[in-house]
Amino acid sequence: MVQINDVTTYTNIDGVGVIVLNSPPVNALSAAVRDGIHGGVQKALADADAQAIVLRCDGNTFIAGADITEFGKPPAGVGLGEVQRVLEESTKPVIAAIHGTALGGGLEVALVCHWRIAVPTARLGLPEVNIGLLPGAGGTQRLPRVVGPEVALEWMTAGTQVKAADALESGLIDALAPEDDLQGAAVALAKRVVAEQRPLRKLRDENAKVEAARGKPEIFAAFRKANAKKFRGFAAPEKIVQCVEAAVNLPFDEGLKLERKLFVELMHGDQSAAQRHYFFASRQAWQVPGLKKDAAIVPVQTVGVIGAGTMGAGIAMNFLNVGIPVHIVETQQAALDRGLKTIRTNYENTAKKGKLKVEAIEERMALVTGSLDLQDLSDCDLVIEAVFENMEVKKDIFGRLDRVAKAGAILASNTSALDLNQIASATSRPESVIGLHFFSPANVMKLLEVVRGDKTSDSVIATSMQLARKIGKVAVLVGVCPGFVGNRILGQRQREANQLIFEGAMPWAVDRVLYDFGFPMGPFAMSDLAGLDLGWNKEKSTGSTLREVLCEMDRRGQKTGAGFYDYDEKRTARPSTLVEGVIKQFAEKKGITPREVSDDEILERCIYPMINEGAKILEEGMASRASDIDVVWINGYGWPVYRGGPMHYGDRVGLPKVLTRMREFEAKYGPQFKPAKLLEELVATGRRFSDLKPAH
Ligand code: 3H9
Repeated sequence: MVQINDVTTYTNIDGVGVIVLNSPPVNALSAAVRDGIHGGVQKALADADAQAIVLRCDGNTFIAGADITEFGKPPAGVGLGEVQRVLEESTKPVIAAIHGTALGGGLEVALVCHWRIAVPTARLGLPEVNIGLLPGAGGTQRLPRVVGPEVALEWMTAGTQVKAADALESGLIDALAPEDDLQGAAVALAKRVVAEQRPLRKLRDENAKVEAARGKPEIFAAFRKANAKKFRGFAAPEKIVQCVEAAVNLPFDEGLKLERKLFVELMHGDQSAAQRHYFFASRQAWQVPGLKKDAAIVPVQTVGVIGAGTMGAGIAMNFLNVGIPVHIVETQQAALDRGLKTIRTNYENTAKKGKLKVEAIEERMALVTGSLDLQDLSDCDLVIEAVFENMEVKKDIFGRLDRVAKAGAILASNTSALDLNQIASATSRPESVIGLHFFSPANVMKLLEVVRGDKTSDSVIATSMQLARKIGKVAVLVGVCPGFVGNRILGQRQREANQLIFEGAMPWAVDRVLYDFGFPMGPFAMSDLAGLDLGWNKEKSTGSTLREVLCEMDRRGQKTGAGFYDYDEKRTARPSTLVEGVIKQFAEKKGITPREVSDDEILERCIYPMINEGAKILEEGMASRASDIDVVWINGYGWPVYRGGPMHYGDRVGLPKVLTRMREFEAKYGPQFKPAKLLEELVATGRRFSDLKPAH
């Protein structure tokens, strides 16, 4: 064995030069890896006893892509293009031997090898779109030549990772290897192609599939149309489509030139910066700063849920989905039956869509039981309370739960706004109490706010984070404050949206600005969808708020065909002149003279107070990092990932600008715009949120 460099070895096995990369964690194409491949190929070409070359990786995976941490830094080492050139132009056959994942630049390296072999558990794909990029090392030109333009479009714009079996069927790989002998199988394949004197396969020269699509622009028109909604706001998918069009219509090298140009544009754009930020943010959120490394993990084998409403049922499903039995406790049999029915119906609907096997419905239902007695939760390792938001009710439940739950059990509340420390104080073991704030529908929404009380133990936090990962959530640890991180920030946007409509910006104008910013819908369309009568009581209604007046007019949202908007039978929304009139009357009563409100003002009034509130949250240590706040908003509130979350957006817009506008708003509209101390400090010292160290 010869050491090529720190991360690369070369060994001649049976007449085949085997280059092995070992650069944890994912063998990303850093300068060292690129140099290693380049040096390895030179070594193999010079090795008179090597007739072919195998490129393989040690560790968990084949090359998982370009090294994202290198982006934006000055270039070092051999360029990726040159590495690909020596592989593709090697006079000795080169075989890529793939395990784990061959992603992005990793697959693009494999695609310049002459043949590809993979173990059955391997996955392959070009997921650059997820970080706002396109495959920039020939992937957009070679993939359509292997799998055809239609499939390539689907895979690259969705960032699909295909299983080895599908890769074999589509021609992306040439053979499967036994799981435990990839190297042996790759060497054997190498010897076979030598023995058979097979001409070296270069995908750049295989034109049949792209030529078949030439002169058929309708392929691309149909693809764009079918995906318009999905791609809305994103820059990368359209550029990927343009590259595939080039693959079909232009010679290979011309296509490659366009790919490079569009890749560089994306790389320098705001969207990719935001999406790369999110890539790292979503991984960092799992690391809890200051948590004891040896914090004991409580094995959670049974879960109890208190409350069988929509929330309780949804929460239960998360555990059933991963094979953990759940016992639900209710106060009324009818409510319990309804909850169990909700779970079954949800599973049946998923099965109807083909996303769950019919047998799985019964398997999962067999894991759920219910009763009316809290005592039945005495064996559970974790109990989650999901009753309505009332402090007295919750304290009563936690007091009783404390008496029945076994020692060491985790006692969790799903409260979305109440003081967790008060809830914990109703027990004799506040160290075991934690908040697990699921978002509705709890079986679908990815976000989980894990709320750390003043006394919550490290073991309970560590267990909750690990469990969240197991049930497929994106967890963020937050502190106890009204509304925690997500709803607290939402409150700022909501307040301004409600105020702006009295000043002259109609609900549809506010909605349009936020929709164009990238949210799936604006706050008023959202209210109509959720129902304006949430928490409204006809008897107690006094007509003192706009919402009350609309409910009194039976404009309770989409379900009544009218709310802030008018709806037709297809639920298409139209601005309502009637609502406009009501709003104007309200404004008059409040003594506000409506004026023209610009789109810029709508956006800044809605978004900057959110950034400011995020700064206060950081100041108070209610979130560990600015990027955690971004993870909350992207996963729980529809913040467009290509804008990186409110804190990243603030950094990008420039904190001095945010501060200046907040000060102007404060002078004009009042103390609700008072800038956070942290915001002032950061601006004064020329720093950004991303410069802050994680808080303990
Ligand atoms: C590209 O290739 C562009 C080219 O087309 C053109 C170039 C010219 N770079 O996710 P995990 C780190 S763009 C640097 O927790 P898993 C990650 O941050 C790239 N670091 O593990 C984490 O670090 P830490 C296209 C990377 O087992 C650690 O590795 N490729 C990279 O759940 C473990 O990661 C992609 O987009 C990277 N490329 O999943 C693939 N990838 O431990 C992106 C990972 O300090 N990667 N890290 O927190 C993935 O999808 C997953 O990481 C993978 C493993 C499936 C590989």
